[in-house]
Amino acid sequence: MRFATLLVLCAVMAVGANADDKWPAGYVPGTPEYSGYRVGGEDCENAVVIAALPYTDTGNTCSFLHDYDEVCFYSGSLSPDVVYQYTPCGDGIVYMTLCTGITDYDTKLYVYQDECVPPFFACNDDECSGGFMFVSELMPVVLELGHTYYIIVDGYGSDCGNYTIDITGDEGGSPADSPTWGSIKALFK
Ligand SMILES: [Ca+2]
Ligand SMILES: [Ca+2]
Ligand SMILES: [Ca+2]
Repeated sequence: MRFATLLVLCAVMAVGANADDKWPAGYVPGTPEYSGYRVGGEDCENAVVIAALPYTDTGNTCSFLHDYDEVCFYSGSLSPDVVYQYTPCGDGIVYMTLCTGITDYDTKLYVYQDECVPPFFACNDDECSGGFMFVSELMPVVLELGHTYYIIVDGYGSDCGNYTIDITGDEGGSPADSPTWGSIKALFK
């Protein structure tokens, strides 16, 4: 009954949570970088809150400050970063990718649990190929009820640029609802 209640709650929260059209006025997808388009939060205290999944957002990191860095596997980055915040309403698996939309620079993507201090909860620098060379994704990340997660869109070296972040998942169900939940969770313990 507890999980059934959670599912209902998650379903209610998801209503009306579809991402608005985030393209800035006058912006044509695929055109060069548009600086100054700030949609993410500057740091964890000012993170943009994700109310429900699925979630997508587009922006540009170049006018932000460098607040964080994690090593996976490359160190010494001074790239500006933006922060999103998500508190799941149930245990579950989520999939986060920058390998989509208008992402056009050498990104790094990592997650903190509850506090934005090392060690990271999950981190990736380079995963994708083709048109998204050196771009990051985390598939999957196992989130647990009772924790808040901070998702940092960062870069390699001092790189910055346009990004699209896309987050989906089956969060809201119980471990028993997902036949792979136990085995995937074991990878992160
Ligand atoms: Ca940084
Ligand atoms: Ca920042
Ligand atoms: Ca990268």
